[in-house]
Amino acid sequence: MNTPHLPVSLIGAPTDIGAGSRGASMGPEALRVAQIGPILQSHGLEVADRGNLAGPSNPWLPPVDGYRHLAEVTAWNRAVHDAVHAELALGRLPILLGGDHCLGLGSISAVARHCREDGKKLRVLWLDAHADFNTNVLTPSGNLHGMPVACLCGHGPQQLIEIGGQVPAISPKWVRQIGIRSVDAGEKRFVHQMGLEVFDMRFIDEHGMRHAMELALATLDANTHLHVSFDVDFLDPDIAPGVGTTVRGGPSYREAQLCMEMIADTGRLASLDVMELNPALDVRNQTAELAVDLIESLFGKSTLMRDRG
Ligand code: EXY
Ligand code: MN
Ligand code: MN
Ligand code: MN
Repeated sequence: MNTPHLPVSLIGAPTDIGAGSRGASMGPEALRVAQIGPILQSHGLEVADRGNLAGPSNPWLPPVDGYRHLAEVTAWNRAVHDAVHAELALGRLPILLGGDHCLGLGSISAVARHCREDGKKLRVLWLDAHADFNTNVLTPSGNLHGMPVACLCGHGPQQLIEIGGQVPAISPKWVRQIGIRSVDAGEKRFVHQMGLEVFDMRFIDEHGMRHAMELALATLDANTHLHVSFDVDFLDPDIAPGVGTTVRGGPSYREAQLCMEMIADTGRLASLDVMELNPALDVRNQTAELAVDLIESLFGKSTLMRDRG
């Protein structure tokens, strides 16, 4: 570890309430089985595992007005919001163990509220195969895990967009999306209209992960709170099969490591989501173990050459 880190709090959110397939509810436990806590401790971090949040079970119903499970998604996001905000207020670094990515709304709305209170500038890195920028009109599925970024930017049902106490919770200008390769037609138009900065796989193919990350991290300064929302489907499914929405053509092992290492080098990481891990679709917990390996790099596990200084 090359930079001292805030004490870490693990928060489990065992639900698949916003997803199109069941199983992400087992994500927090799979990350614990992969030793996320002890491994971070082995790098000198103070880690407290706060256990799992509670919320409604998944009724597995069809969408209503373009939203599936809106009431349950709202309850889970409120619980996540409160838990993440409480850890930030204690001066700790929350790691949300998902759970599906609809919970990025609760997490990032809490981070945004904390940044308002602390006078910090917020940058959100959204590592994902998907833009998660649908609305109830644009969505092909009604699944709310395809909508959290739009909700954070003020486009969504009132009960969700107001969870952070201010609407919109964030500006699209604060978001950098990395690894995107599956965006619905209407969603794509909306992403462009709102001016999100997207480093999609085509950009990464043509310019490399290094250049993408240099640009994505370019506006960080000493007063920046950097939030990373890591959807495990960001990774190529050949190395990370344990997710519900695989999209081929994602970052390789080394590209993903470089992404994490460059984030670590900034020294600004202050909160993290680890989302969409689905142990029901995994093979011998390899995707959880890979996620933990990448999180080690995110917290500054150095390469041999850099250790030599
Ligand atoms: N765009 C598709 C939809 O809205 O249904 C798929 C969304 C998958 C979202 C995953 C979590 O990143
Ligand atoms: Mn603070
Ligand atoms: Mn996502
Ligand atoms: Mn995704």
